Amino acid sequence: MSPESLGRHDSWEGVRAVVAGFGVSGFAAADNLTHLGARVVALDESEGDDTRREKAELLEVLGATVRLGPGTTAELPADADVLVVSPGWKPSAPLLAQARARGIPVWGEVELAWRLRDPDRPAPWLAVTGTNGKTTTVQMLDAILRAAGLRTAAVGNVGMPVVEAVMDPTPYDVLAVELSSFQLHYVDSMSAESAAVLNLAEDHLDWYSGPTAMADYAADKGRIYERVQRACVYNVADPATERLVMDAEVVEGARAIGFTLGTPAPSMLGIVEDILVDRAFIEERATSAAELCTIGDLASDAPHYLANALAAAALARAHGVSQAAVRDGLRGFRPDGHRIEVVATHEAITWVDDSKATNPHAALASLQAFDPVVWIAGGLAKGARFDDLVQAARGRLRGVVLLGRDREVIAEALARHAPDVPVITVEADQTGAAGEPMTQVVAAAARLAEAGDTVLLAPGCASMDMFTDYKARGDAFAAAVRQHIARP
Ligand code: UMA
Repeated sequence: MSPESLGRHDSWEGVRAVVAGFGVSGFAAADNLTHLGARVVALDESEGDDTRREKAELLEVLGATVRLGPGTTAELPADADVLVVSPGWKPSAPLLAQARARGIPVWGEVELAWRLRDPDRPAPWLAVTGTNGKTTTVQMLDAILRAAGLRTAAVGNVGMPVVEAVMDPTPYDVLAVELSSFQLHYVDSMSAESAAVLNLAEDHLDWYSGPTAMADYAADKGRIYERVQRACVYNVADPATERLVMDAEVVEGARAIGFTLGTPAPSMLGIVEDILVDRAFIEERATSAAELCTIGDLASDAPHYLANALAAAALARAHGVSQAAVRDGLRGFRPDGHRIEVVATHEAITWVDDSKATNPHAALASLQAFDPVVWIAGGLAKGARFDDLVQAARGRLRGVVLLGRDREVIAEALARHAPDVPVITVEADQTGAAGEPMTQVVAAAARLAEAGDTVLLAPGCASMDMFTDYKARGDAFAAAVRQHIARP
């Protein structure tokens, strides 16, 4: 039975849904599909940890079939009507190839969520993607929408599956939706009220492969603008984002809205002196701009933080939120940890944890907020190159400390473009007793730093070669810094 025309008020009885991946989004999809009456088979090739086993048992009680473990995802069940796939799955996975060959629809959990919106009261989606800054931007947007008195949630890649928000018995007024390129790849019919692509740089070249990898990644990001109803928000400083707007098929009347750290032209938000202004959503935009807030109202004056705030403000203003609510939301907002977070200032040296900078583009944005800076970098490079970063940042580098599996990739870029910058390499690429490599890293950084400098952990790489995730890496850094400072 084809599920293509079914929504939340239809009976899904008789629909055989295969859910590929049994993590956060897969569980939410399987749970809700079972609830709607579909016959669900959930597959995951991992051995399954305790939480996953518990969730599997729960789903089985609800009537789904769960297959966990290696080999379970090789064959698409013969009677499948639809395949709901988790974002981490590459399009080349055998299950997906089989679904395509049989003409079976392949949806991501986000596509499922879009289809299950309440037709009587569908909360509009304000969607955000980009290589960096997505999570901070949706959280800022969420704060602004709350300040406007709206019932909202930050959902999607930020952690809460969109399908859960959509199926919540108490309807939301509006949703702030973070979407990764992986999620966008598996979305076909979403029509966001407004959408933003914050920036576009090399990342995830392990998921995307071959000569067209970067173009495929950009095209997936661009899917966020398809069918947009009100505003396509782009980054004036990143022309690739504007090109994606121009290539998109939007609803008649939707506008292109830029954000810039400079003085805005009409239909843009920007900065005049130290004031964030809106020259897009006011009647008199041909001749004037309206004040939103000052830079001093914000938790950071780092350029990428200002850019995120402007993008969040643009989406909120497109939704009709007042200038005062934008100011109040941004003023009270504090970013999550490990994002340009000051760990300590000691002997006129500031130690900053930006462990969340997991690709060169994010690391460069972070480096550009400090001068002079001792840069701590390295980890899993995911196929990225560091030449552009080193060329752009070399003038501000006091020195560099490298760690992690792909440290040589960065060392080579430094040797090519900044041969005079001192580099200390910490050879360990495994976490030893008590996070020992980070202790060595911090000691090396302290040797390079001078009074007035910033020591910045902005690895430009993923963390999983040495740590569970970027948070554990940032925590190890902060602990080592505190230990270093406490030393007599
Ligand atoms: N699996 C297989 N076979 C495969 C691939 C995966 O069996 O070929 C299984 C894994 O064993 C795992 C399940 O599928 O059990 C995993 O699913 P997943 O990795 O797709 O992740 P979820 O747990 O569903 O979480 C996803 C997002 N993860 C990814 O995109 C990798 C979460 O973003 C997101 O919060 C969540 O959906 C809710 O929307 C995380 C992320 O790292 C934070 N995102 C990337 C990023 O931000 O850089 C894109």
